[in-house]
Amino acid sequence: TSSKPGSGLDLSKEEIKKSFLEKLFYGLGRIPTVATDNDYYSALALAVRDWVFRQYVRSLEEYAEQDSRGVAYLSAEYLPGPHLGNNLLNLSITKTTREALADLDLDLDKILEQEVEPGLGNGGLGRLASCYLDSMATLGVPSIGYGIRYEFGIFNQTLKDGWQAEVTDKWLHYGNPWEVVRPEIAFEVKFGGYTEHKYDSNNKLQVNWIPDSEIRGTAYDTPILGYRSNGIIMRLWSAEAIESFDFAAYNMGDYYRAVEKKMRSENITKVLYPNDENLSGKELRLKQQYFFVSCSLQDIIRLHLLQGRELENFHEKFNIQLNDTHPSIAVAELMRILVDIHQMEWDEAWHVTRHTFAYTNHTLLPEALEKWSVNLLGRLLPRHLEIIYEINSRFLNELRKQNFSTEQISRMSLIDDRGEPSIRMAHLATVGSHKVNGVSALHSRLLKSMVLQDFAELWPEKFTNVTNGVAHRRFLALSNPGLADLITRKIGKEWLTDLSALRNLEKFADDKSFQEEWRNIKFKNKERLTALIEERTGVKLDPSMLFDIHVKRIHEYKRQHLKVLHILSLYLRLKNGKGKDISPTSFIFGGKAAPGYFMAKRIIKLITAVADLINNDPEVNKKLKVVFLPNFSVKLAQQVYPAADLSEQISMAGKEASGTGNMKFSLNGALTIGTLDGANVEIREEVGEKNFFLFGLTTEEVQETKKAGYHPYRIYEQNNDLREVMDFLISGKLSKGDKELFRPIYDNLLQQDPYLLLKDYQSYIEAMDEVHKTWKDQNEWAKRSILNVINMGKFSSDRSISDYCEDIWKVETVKVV
Ligand code: DL6
Repeated sequence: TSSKPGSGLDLSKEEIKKSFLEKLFYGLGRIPTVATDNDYYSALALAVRDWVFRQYVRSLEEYAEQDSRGVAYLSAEYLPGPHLGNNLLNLSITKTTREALADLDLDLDKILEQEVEPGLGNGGLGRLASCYLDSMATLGVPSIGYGIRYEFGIFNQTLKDGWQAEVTDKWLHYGNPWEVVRPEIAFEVKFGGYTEHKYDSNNKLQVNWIPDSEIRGTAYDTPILGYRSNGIIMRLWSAEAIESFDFAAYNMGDYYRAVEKKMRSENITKVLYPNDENLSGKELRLKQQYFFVSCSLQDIIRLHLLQGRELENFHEKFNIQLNDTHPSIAVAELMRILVDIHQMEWDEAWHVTRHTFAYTNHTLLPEALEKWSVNLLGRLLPRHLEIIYEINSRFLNELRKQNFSTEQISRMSLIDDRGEPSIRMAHLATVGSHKVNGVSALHSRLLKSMVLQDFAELWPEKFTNVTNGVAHRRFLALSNPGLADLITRKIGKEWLTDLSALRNLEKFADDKSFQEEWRNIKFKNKERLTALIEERTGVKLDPSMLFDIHVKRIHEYKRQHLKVLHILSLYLRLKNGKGKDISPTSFIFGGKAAPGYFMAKRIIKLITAVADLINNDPEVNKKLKVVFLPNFSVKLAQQVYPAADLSEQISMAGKEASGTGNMKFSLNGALTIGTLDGANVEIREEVGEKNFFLFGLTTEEVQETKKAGYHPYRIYEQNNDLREVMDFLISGKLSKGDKELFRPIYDNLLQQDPYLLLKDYQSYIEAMDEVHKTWKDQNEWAKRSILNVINMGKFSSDRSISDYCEDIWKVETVKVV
């Protein structure tokens, strides 16, 4: 691709220097003698933002001209990661910028370090949304990503005496040079009150919703640039009071009450709920969901009408993708807008609605499937509750006509009336969408055979799979420049826009000098991570050791504690003089626990306790090191993946919908030890069985084990090594004599073990022994590492987005360069 004149690509050193200094002087009023590192960062970001916007505006013109079908991606979470480095990469000006800054005695890396990333998500789901925006921009999908501008994102994690402590995230403290506020793009959102039903002169029912409060949502736009191509917008809504001051209260001398309402309104977008796979069911959370959905739909309809179009063909012009059920109230909201405000007949409105939405499910965990109490929803959104009841009644009538059994009908109902009546948001999303997809082949299959089985039987054509993917430009080109350079030197740049081109490296897999270069790059990445870990934790690792890494949210189903059992088994082997086959290993953990998740927080404490024991024991610390790297984030992830030798993907089969860390590790040359769960299955298929350390039960075996009645205690009794490891947990040796500290974990595993750690234990230990044996043959390891990388083509988010375009959105891409 070559750039047209006027594009923001391939700028010269002089242009960059000039813009940078102008932003510093005139944008920020700073001169170098007083400028701080943050001033330099802001000046560069503002200069780069201009070029990014230039690309965005060019795309917008092109999209408008083509009158293309568009996509609105609705996600309550995004994790964009730092913008600056990625934008420089996408503009192809990293090297020139480095040189321009060096002329001014400034260091680009130091400036990049200044950026505080927007932590507007919990983990995989939010990061996936950001990967998708990157690919939608790159591929030229006319699209916009809608979400919430949380003032405080995911908490910062610190460790206090080995326990997680949460600190407020103040990502906006130093300002945010990437966003532009659009005060003129603002919508009012209603809450509460009641509805009035009246018949008009044509005997048509008119429903009027009289709310008891209204809040304004204002758009904040962040441009997201594709690779040497288009730009799109991530539009995040921020809540504010419509009237910022209550004069009546003020005149009565109550100054506090005069501003209280404003403060309460603005609470809506104050803070992200920090639970990943467990819903909190809180009123404020439902308010957040409805708030951003309502603003987004009003905005999409505004854009549609702006172009002189009719609402009858709304669905022909817009696809709205629901990223999980968090935005699924949109189904009722679009019906309300069409029927109540635009006077469309119900059936026509329902046709438009169902053809507009598509729903992505991201979890099978029962505790993560959203349900809202009828009572709460009715109080907050009385009209929506009526609409949901109406959708449900028509849907259930259809089922009755088709002779569905009472049992099936009650299973499929949008209302769960066992116990306190609640709305099943996944059912609402499924009924209100034309496509439903899971996020890996296995997950989509399980979705059809378990959680949404009845619906899949009713509408088989509605169900599909789109396996997740990752932004390989961020997670390889940007974060692993050494490896990226080597690849480009050997096969050119094609892989940047077509990841499957990595296959062209196949001929080098056995080449000894290529392997050596490959290993040297990994070693340098490990040295860099070692320095960072020492700076953050005081623990010094040895980069020649095997780096065995487990980073992701802390959750029992992800089984960080299985890894701990393995580490303790190695420790005990060494102590018992049986450790000669162990390859020296550094175990690196990272990830946040939901603040109210007792077991997850205790698992972090366990990891740090094991780290203290091992790192301070001279008998073992030459062979083993353990570290918990606090505050895992996109920024940290970019340093961690490139330095990994072994990727831990050890969830109990059937629980991890897809995983995306697994892809990022392999893409950076780590070998995986994993179960047949989520996208691991497809990764293994692509990289080859030999290049993946498999262990554990399959999903079907998990189901059979549970059905047959699982007794973890029996396994404990039969496996001597395991028993020794388990008993060590409550020996007090990990906890200064306190035998109770880890008893909750011990008891949970021996009594219930819901995620079958004990059942998979032996298989895991054996697979890990195989890892240690393979590591001893460094050429073999390098070869397998190369084979992992070159077979990652399928896991680019470009491929996922192409799948969405073809199978779900039916949109044509429009490329602008
Ligand atoms: O699809 C993105 C990501 C998957 O890779 C993970 O396997 C899955 O756990 C995660 N799901 C959630 C669910 N949150 N809710 N609801 O984060 O999605």
